[in-house]
Amino acid sequence: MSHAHEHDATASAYVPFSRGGPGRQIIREIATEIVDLPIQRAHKFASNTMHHASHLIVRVRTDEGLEGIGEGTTPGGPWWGGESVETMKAIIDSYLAPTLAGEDATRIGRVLEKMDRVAARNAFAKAAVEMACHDLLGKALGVPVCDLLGGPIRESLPVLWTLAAGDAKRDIAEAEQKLEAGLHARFKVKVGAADVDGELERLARISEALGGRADLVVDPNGSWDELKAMRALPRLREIGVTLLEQPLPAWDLDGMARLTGKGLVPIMADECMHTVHDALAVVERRAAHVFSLKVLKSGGITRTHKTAAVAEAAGIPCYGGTCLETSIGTAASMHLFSTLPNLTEGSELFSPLFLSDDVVEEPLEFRDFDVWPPEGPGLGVALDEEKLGHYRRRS
Ligand code: MUC
Ligand code: MG
Repeated sequence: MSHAHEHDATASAYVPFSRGGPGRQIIREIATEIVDLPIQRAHKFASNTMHHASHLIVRVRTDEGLEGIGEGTTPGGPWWGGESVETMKAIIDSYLAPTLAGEDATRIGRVLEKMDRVAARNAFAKAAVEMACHDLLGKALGVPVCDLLGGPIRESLPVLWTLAAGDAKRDIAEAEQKLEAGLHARFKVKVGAADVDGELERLARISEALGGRADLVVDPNGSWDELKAMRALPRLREIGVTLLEQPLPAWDLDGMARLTGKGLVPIMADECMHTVHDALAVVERRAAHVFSLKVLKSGGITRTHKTAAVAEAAGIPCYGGTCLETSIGTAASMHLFSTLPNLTEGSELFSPLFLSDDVVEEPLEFRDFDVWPPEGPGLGVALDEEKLGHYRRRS
């Protein structure tokens, strides 16, 4: 047997493995466009107020004529994690798309590796592309993305609503309306824009008004220091807060560990945990009780799945986080979250309700205090071309 022949035999050994699968889906084009969507009301974060929402829509098109869709966005701009829709578009157009041209979109591990070789970090940009590849793979196989990930173990997820009007009266009125509508029975309050005493006062007023009918989560987005957080903890416990999310800056894992060790209010990791390596560091330092999983911050579905596995290995429960995606990114999160045995802390996948409009034909369904996944192959959502045309950024 000649050497060349041996080589051929090895190459053809791969063929039966892929036969009956998605077939080769060679990437011909990756198209990106920014849309700016209106939101229900101004959303006040610790260091930024959001007046509209920007999303990068990504389409991966193959020689076979299939199209996978994905989305990149950040909560209110680059203040959150460094990336913005504009940086995502530049990175994809100039670096990720050229390196992926001619690659098989269904070989997602290889797609991730190629992207890592051409661009360090840029998790949100990579996640948007990787999401579109999952959609494409699901469409090529005729199965929903959750089935590619082991299959759903729950049909729907409890979903909270975020209160970020920055004013107790308005927050209470909003919460009452959501409770009444049977949409949300848990609320996440955004704090950090005012001083801690003022924020505790606002939280106490909200808690009192909702009188045991709703659960509260608090998110200062890393704007407190350890001393402020330490002083706030007993009061937060009294108020009945059930989760304190990322009180300290992303770098302060030791501070987070000391707050976690107090055991007064469960601590949740958000901005301090992007990569699987970050997740391992949080585990090693015991810097949180709960992980907030976000498909975009962790660089896609695959890497968020791995982050959940790190949590599972450490006995840490997970919570389904959002970057305020449209129904595209929310569907992607939903597909993954529905398969995770340790996602037992609920979700905040409320953004399709927070955005005043969407870019898909059928937005996700919200009822009975839960969010429900779409049906159909891939992500199960289809772009609404008219809406895209309407909201597309032109400059
Ligand atoms: C964050 O930091 O958790 C999630 C909900 C919301 O209002 O903002 C995001 C980001
Ligand atoms: Mg957060």
